[in-house]
Amino acid sequence: MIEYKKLSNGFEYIEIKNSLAYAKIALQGAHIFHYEQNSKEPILWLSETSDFEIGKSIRGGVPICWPWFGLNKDDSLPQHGFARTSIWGVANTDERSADITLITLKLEYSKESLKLWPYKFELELHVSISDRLTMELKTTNIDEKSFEITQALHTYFSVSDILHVAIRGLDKKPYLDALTFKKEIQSGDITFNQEVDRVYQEVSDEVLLKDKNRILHVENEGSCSVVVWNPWIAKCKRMSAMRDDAYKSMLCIESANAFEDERVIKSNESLTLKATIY
Ligand code: TA6
Repeated sequence: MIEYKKLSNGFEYIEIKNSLAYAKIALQGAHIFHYEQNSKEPILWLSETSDFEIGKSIRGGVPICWPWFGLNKDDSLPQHGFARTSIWGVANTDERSADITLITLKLEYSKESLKLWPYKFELELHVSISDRLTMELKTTNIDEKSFEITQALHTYFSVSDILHVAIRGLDKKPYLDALTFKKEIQSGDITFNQEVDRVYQEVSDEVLLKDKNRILHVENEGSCSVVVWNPWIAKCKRMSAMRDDAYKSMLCIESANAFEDERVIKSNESLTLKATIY
């Protein structure tokens, strides 16, 4: 089943259901904001106080940070780029089988985007909804000149209790601690008892999120960097569209090309960042 929905304020999204999964994708930002494998707890976290308004990124799900991750040198430009607050089009839908639904959403450069970022591009998100959630973010440079991007699939995961989870697979990886701006090396699993905001590099293996009753897998391709974030108490209070206690039930493992993992795309070439979650 694929259904197009529109809220009373005009906010549009697509509802997808098949024999193995249920998902929702907003046209704004090609933003997947719900994904669950049938009859299981949702895998993506969604804030109870998220906006569903044109021009405001949904808090939770998988925001697409593109064509830059984090702050831009020009602080008049939006953090994490403009893709997540742009209206994408549905380029293709394919109910491939009872178990698999494929959706392609597309964003192209415009007069407005050229004012923010002076390059001609095509951006596609290829989504496969099944017992796995696969996202492929494909950037094509249709300009005459090369351009450089940083990007992330900024995935918010739902967890039972932040005190009872661990992230495995980043042991011995170097990371930039965004709180101290120091470079560190990860030792063992990542557990949480304070704010964590780290950009790991040299990542090639899958990352595991070990929760009380489930282990989630994050497999990346076209990416050597992974961002791990939990706002903890103080920052959570400062975040928009997050309840004060939201930090207890979420964390982000973001499949990225961030910082040293920035990518240059030559004219008429493409780059795909892929994440598979299950
Ligand atoms: O990826 C981690 C991070 O950069 C945090 O520092 C925090 O700002 C988070 O992203 C959310 O950013 P947003 O712009 O969605 O509020």
